[in-house]
Amino acid sequence: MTVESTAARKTTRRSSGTKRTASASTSTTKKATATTATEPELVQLLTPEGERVQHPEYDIDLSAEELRGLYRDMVLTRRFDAEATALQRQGELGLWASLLGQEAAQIGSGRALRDDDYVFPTYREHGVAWCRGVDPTNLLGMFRGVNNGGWDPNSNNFHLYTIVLGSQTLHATGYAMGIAKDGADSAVLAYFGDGASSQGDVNESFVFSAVYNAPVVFFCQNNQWAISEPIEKQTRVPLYQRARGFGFPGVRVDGNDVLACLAVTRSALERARRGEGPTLIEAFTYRMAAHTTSDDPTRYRRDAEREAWEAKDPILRLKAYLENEGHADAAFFEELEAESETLGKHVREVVRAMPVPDHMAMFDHTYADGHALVDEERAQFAAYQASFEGGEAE
Ligand SMILES: Cc1ncc(C[n+]2csc(CCOP(=O)(O)OP(=O)(O)O)c2C)c(N)n1
Ligand SMILES: [Mg+2]
Repeated sequence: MTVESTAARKTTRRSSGTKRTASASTSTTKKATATTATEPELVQLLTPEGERVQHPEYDIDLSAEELRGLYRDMVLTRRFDAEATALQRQGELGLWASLLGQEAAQIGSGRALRDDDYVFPTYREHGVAWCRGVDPTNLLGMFRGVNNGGWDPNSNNFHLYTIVLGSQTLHATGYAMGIAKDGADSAVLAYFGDGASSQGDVNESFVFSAVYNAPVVFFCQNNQWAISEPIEKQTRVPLYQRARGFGFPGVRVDGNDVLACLAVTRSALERARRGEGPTLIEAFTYRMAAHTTSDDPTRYRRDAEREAWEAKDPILRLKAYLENEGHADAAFFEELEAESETLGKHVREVVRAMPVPDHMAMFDHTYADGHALVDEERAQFAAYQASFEGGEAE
């Protein structure tokens, strides 16, 4: 088979809504595409206005119940995420990395998985964790510092959160090569961000997975920012087009369209299972919140940018579609609101009941037999902590 970009083969867009979105969504990369002749394509099945559009390659047929399920997943994930942000602000968590705005990318791709598939996440994949059945309060234990991950990866085929950018793509590739040797027909889904795409690890995983035809799908959430670095500082070509140089297909999907994310990921996972090798999916989306609760995005980006993306909200567009098509009634939305409240309350109660982390414990698990430098750092930190005792620190 000739290796070519799946996206480059697609030229048909059937609605003005799709066209509008595609050009608006890709404006960020226009400057960066000066060196390529290929204009970015964007797979979309649901416009920002909630209008359903067809796609020649990736169309899917979902029942009203399945559509409501995707909506429920996104609403509950957003609610959980908001609760976590609030808990951090109240001093209950050390840090939180919000997924606000990326619900469709995560729920769409997460719901494309089979139980026997395996996921390698970054630190922001709360929606995918939700789809895999990981208890959300386990994620919070890690961000509170009371556990070192909090879940058994093999219970849900969902690896531990990975902070070292891009390293999980190599783990995923190795794992995929392993299950292929075992003769399994499962696939592996590796998440990473636009910033991580610049890491050597990610590029090495592309080489290995292509050459060994590993059953892995690379799911890059291009949320336009790597902390304060914009996408223009990561690439001269649209990210999905990089796949071609490694010898496998790349496709850009509207990352705020849960239907398109589901369809494209499902197709790439099937391809991997058939033994046809890796695919790179670039989910074109936006990080609506700060990078983490330690970040202040007003220092480096304009409100107008965020406002433009608010009009493409992944939850509002599916809600509009559900309402317009009569797939959900008022009772459904009310019940879901009540369920969200219950989830928020549950999360609050569980986190507040968690122990206060022992800050000194981090020094105990660095080396099995201790280390002079760690001893020195332990002593420094103990002195720093002691400086707060008995009143306000200077
Ligand atoms: C190897 C490595 N370098 C630097 C960092 C610090 N760091 C943490 S998150 C981040 C930005 C990542 O951006 P992106 O890959 O786009 O993911 P996003 O946070 O936007 O989801 C950086 C530089 C790190 N964790 N690992
Ligand atoms: Mg990013």
